[in-house]
Amino acid sequence: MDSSLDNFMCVALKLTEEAGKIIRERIWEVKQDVQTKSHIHDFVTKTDQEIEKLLITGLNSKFPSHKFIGEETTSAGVKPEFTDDPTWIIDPVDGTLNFVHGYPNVCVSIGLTINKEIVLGIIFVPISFMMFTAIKGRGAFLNGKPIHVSKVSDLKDALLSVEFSGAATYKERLSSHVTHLQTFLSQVHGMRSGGSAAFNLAMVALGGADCYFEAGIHIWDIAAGAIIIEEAGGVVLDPSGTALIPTYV
Ligand code: LIP
Repeated sequence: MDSSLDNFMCVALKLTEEAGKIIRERIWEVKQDVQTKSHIHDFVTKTDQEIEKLLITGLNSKFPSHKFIGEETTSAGVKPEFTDDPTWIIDPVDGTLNFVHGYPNVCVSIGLTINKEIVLGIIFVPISFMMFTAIKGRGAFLNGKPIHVSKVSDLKDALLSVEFSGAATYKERLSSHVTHLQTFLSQVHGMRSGGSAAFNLAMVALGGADCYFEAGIHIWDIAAGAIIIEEAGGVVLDPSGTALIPTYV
């Protein structure tokens, strides 16, 4: 058993808790600092940037040889390299739109890759104090208790989680909503949309949702969730139906 992973987890958990405290303190404040990124429905706040800095600075001070891929650093124009080195993949506030509105499905999401394989994941939902963790080969946990994906194997018995595209134009958003509903609604028990990819993935790991589908997602949205689901006994597939291989382009 690799004890260095326990040390990585321990340090990352402390930082995640600090990050969660900041989210709890600010979620229902009126946000004065909301900026758009790629389009008019894609937001970033000072909290996203501040938490990313807190996490990267904290991890870097303990593990100076490690690399980082952070959502906000990348959005600001830094193009990180994805190598075999230990690499922390960070979404400081997954569900920024939820955060801006005070909708509590907001997560801190942190994955660690070594040799391009995801070996550790943390998803923290700070409003409800749900800490999801996994280390490769050792199972998945919610607040320290083992969790498992559901036993549902047929779509007709499933609660399906989806994210509707938050694209810039009404036409694109409508098309995404209609396509998802037309494709899935007649086939499942029900559909949910949590507004945070990390939250949706954590729900699958917990067995609260039976499956989750989203198109156009980024590695920082799913790195932590992918290992947590796999360690909870589930599978994470790319749209071609093959196993997810983390890439950063
Ligand atoms: C967002 C996710 C959301 C997903 C978007 C986006 P952000 O992350 O939480 O569920 O639909 O594609 O990735 O920007 O809030 O960190």
